[in-house]
Amino acid sequence: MSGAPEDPMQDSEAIEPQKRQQNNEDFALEDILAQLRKNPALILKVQSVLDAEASQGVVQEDTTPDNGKRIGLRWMEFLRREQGIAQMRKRGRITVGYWKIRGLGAPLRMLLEYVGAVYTDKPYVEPDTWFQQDKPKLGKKNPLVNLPYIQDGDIVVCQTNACLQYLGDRFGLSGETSEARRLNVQMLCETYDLRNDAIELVYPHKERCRTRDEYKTKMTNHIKKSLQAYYEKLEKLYMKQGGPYLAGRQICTADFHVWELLDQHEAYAKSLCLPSPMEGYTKLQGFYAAFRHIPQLKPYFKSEKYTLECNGGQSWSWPNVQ
Ligand SMILES: N[C@@H](CCC(=O)N[C@@H](CS)C(=O)NCC(=O)O)C(=O)O
Repeated sequence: MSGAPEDPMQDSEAIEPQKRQQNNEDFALEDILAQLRKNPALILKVQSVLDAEASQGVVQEDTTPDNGKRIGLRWMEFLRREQGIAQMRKRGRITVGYWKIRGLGAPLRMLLEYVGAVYTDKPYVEPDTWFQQDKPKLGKKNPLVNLPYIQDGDIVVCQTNACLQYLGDRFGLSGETSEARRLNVQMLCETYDLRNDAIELVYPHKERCRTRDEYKTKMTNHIKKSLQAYYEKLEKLYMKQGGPYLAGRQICTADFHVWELLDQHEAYAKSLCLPSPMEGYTKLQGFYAAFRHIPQLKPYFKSEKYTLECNGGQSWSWPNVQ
């Protein structure tokens, strides 16, 4: 391989031989035990995080017979995250680049906060800083360059779902079982469809809404009709999987985007003096409330990253746009 550029992903593949392809949960549990034997300090660390989550109601008391396996999976999620963070320290900081709004950047920022990554948030304000400076530079590494992007050493990933998938693989949030991985990818796509439906109405250049009044009418219809169809699917999925997350006991990347869109739609509804669109969807309400209290996300919700506008200054959803 002399002369071949170093692929930083090779490190993490080496650390987790074949594990990514493993569908067998029992194998995964064996693997956890082996890792814990090597590093007993981790036991205390994992337990304190799980205790904190349980006390916040994120993980409910569970007395079902397969509880042991579920707890094991939670531990594995934690360990994978630790490995991802160890890799990140080796490779340097991860950067997330996006406009200085929540938009598509918020789920990525939240995920990085959740895993405890030391990362650089690069919020672009001036179009020139992006279009004239960073975009051409990053385009040399990845011609698909766009916002948002994740830069991790020499790797530049664009397209929100690909960014989420990349971080999910890196930090163990892409689903631990084959079912969870399958559901997670489907949910990433489903959520993106919902995002596009709303964005079509929000930005004047999309030409679906030419005045603020048209926006008010069409967004009201969206909230009352098409959004309900998405919420029904989500409610059924959370019910089927048993919660507290979409694929079941373990948080996955899609949970971050789902939560963001639930929250953005709460804001859209509020600005139009409509009731919460989540009314009647008890599982979704439970997920929405519990996610907001995840201990690892406390700093995010206190930060300016959370209070940014959902969309850009030219959008109909921007406060006071006439
Ligand atoms: N499908 C893409 C959409 C990306 C996109 O439309 N990005 C917008 C902001 S939401 C942008 O301004 N991109 C900057 C550019 O075109 O260079 C994704 O999911 O990332």
